[in-house]
Amino acid sequence: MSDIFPVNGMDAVVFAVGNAKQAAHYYSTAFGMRLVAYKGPENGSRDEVAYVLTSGGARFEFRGSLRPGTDIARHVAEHSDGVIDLALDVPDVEAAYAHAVAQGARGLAEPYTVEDEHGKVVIAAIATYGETRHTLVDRSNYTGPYLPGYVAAEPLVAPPDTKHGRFFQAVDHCVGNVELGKMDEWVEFYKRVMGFTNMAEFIGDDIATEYSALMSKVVADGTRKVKFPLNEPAVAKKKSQIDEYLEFYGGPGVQHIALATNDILAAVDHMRAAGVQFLDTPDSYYDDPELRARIGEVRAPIEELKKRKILVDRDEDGYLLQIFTKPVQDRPTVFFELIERHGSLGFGKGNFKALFEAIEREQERRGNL
Ligand code: TYF
Ligand code: FE
Repeated sequence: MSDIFPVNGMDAVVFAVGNAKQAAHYYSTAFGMRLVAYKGPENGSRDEVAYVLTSGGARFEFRGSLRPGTDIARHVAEHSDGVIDLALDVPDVEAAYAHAVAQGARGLAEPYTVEDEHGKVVIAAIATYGETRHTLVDRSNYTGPYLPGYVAAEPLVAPPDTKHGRFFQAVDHCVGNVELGKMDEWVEFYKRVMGFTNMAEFIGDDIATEYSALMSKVVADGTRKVKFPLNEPAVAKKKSQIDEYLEFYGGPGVQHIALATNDILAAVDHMRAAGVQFLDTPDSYYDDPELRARIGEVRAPIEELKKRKILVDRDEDGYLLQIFTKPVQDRPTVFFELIERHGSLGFGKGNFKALFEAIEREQERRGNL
């Protein structure tokens, strides 16, 4: 099958934040990321400052406003810190943009080229849920640190003391929260506009009413490098965690970013020591004989997982280890997941119950259940 919308992978996750300088520090010290590029008043950026950090192939950009009245300032005032762009690395920006718009996507920027002494980058952008966008980027003819207008920057701190000098190496998936009744529309959007297909894992009516208070479907590109689960609230006994997000974010947006790690134990230890808060998992999760039988042998003793509250799930393809942070800003909106895959292509279906109970305990503590 020829791919109608080829993608090479995620290009960057772009955040609008209230204080980009401090965000760069937090993601350096607590997430082990490396500062690589910067723009600000010192190099001609009058309205905005931006810090670009990487961890292996994962790239985050944190953008802040230098004055009132900018797009970033308005976005932060409305949503607090959040994700404004899930940028995609595509081999042909013109073709991708033309296809997307022909399929009904709202164009935000027609293809254009930016250049400097390091080469050229082709860029376009389309809108997705809420105020989120997908910038389409082809940087195959560019050797600079990020984009024209940015200068190379030195790391803020020494790399983490782990085998690869980092905690994670890629973005595994990016999850969007949309309004009640809109999930299927956005699933159709990604199918039509990007040629994405449904992955097997989903949370349907049955699970929703039983314990999750949300519905979820996953779309992915043909190579499964880009995976976008989409959640909507479900009507249940309690207030949905998705409603809590929508209320506090002020509309649809990115809920969590999952980070692929090859040593989740080391990552959790270091991140906890640096002050990152993770969701709790009760000891009963690990002591459940049904769970022990189902997961079988994994690469670390279950006691080591229990100590760190790491969740385990197994399916026909293999297993995965995962853990979730608490929200990383003032509002109960964006959070992160660490995921270590050993064959499994899933999202931790077997952990949904334990996970959603943990999230609900936090909701309760916030008075939002
Ligand atoms: O991405 C996923 O599907 C898993 C599970 O609100 C999940 O990480 C699903 C919905 C949600 C939180 C986690
Ligand atoms: Fe996830």
